[in-house]
Amino acid sequence: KRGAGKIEEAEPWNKLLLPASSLPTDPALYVGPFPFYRRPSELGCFSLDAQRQYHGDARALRYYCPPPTNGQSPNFDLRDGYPDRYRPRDEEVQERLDHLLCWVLEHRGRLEGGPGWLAGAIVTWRGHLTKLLTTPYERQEGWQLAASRFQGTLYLSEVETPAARVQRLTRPPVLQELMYMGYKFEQYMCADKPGGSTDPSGEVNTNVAFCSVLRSRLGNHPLLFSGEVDCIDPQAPTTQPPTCYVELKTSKEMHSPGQRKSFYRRKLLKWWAQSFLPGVPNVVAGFRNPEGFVCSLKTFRTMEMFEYVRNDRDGWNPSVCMNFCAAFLSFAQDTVVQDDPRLVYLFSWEPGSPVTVSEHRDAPHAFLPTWYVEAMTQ
Ligand code: 0WD
Ligand code: CA
Repeated sequence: KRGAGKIEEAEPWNKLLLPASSLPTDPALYVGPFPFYRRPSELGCFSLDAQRQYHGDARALRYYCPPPTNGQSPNFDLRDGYPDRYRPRDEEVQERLDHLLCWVLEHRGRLEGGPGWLAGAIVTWRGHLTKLLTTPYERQEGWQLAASRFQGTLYLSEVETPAARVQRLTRPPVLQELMYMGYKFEQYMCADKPGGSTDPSGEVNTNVAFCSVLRSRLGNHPLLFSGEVDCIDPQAPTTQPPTCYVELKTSKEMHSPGQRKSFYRRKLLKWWAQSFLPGVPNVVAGFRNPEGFVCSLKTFRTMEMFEYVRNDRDGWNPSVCMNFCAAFLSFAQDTVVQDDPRLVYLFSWEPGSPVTVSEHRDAPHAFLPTWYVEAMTQ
């Protein structure tokens, strides 16, 4: 929506001079053909160790190691080790884009696409793009994205909303345990070495992460983003990342058609958005019973997830997700005009409302660190 309708019609030049001040999110507005999305290619990777220290290599990458399929079902106790063998990451630390910027700094001179490619790109986390993709269908959680332009590049970094902060600080014990259970599942399914075996006796340390750095393009928006990858399948048909990566998930066992319908409508949307963006082809789900044991596994192909809701009036549509994301990126590109790492545009969204934007300078919203700005200015 651009300004007041009446004035806009009387003075169409307004449209050309003023950037839009908000962006609607209704799914109906984004129905249409699927937009261009470049096949994601991996530019590199990095790892975070048990102390959350950055390393420009794949040391934290784990290997997919499913249980033998000899007719027996798995029996993974996801509550085992909680809380004594749990080392959760300190969520008070706001890392923003720092680790990704570390990678960009190290590789800026030899990025494929040639010199100047980065200046036209958008740099962000995969998780932030996932939130954009699911926005037209999200009815519960809003988001805030901070945006700055620096040397041409548009950087997008999520800001924790006040509501999300309250939720985090008052997270009920059952939810904390549920978070642990997701990571515990990874431990049952992954080995540290190719062909190695799993070791569920160890600690679960969520500081450890392996992140893939990917290049893609949505419409006319070149993208450089990074996402955490759970494991690589050494037996995948192709060993070329991201095609050999596997995403692991847990979900409640389903017993009724209603439970299945809701799983397809809500969870599969999030799983699809998260894995489609980096081109991860398979999501392996562990279904847990009320006692917290995974007794069945199912592989969902990312490219087939939409089939579960294709004929559902209240389902989701990948084109809507991608068209909205492209519209948001254009909105952000048109809004963040000044090239200034200390200037921040804060895009805010709450379900039921359009995306709005406000302008800020320096703390607390500026997110491009001095070490990055200075090194890039050399
Ligand atoms: O700065 C921020 N606001 C955020 C930073 C929000 C979310 C994540 N991060 C960090 C992550 O810790 C990671 O190092 O960014 C990096 C990459 O994240 P991403 O891949 O872009 O994030 P997302 O797709 O949301 O999550 C991927 C995985 C999760 O797997 P599941 O299956 O649950 O979707 O990253 C993990 C988690 O395993 N993860 C986190 N680990 C520690 N702390 C967090 C977190 N807050 N969020 C997601
Ligand atoms: Ca996962």
